[in-house]
Amino acid sequence: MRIELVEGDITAQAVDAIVNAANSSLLGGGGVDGAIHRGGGPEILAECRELRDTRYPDGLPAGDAVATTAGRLAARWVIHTVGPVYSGEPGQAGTLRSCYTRSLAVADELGAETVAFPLISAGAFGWPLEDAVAQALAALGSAETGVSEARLVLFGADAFQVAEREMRRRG
Ligand code: AR6
Repeated sequence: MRIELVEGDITAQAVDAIVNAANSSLLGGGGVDGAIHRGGGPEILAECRELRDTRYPDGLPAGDAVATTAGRLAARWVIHTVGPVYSGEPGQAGTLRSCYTRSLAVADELGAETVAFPLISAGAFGWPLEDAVAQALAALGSAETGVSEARLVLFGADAFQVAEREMRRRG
């Protein structure tokens, strides 16, 4: 799988699936989640409510992923995943990496070939930027998947530069 770094807004990405940094409720929020629901329209929330009524009455657990329509967005699907709220416990990193690998597994089930990811947990959930980038690139770099391109979308020049540096460091 090719890994591309892009600076910009995840909702503007022309890919098969975009990943949402959601919360367990699946019922919306700020950051990436807010932008995706605003851009995609009410169809996304309707499918999320349906998922809560059926498969996830207690919410989507951290580290897991599930797909809905992307509504009016250019992408075909939104893959919702829930990052851990940063606490500094070492065990949490596995949950964060699982967001990336579970999202790719859902993309495989859908037949999505190109997938755009935000930097999961690095905003409202408080994960330090450099380690959020390192976990994202480690998870994407070792994933076994039929997806041909994973695009990591960095919001702002700072995040983009940190990601470029980490990519070079990893070779
Ligand atoms: N496109 C790309 N990246 C963005 C965008 C955007 N439009 N907007 C923000 N980012 P966050 P989290 C970056 O907070 O930390 C929500 O309320 C942002 O700078 O969206 O996983 C949910 O409902 C940061 O680097 O997600 C949850 O309650 C990264 O995306 C909670 O926030 C993730 O920031 C999830 O928190």
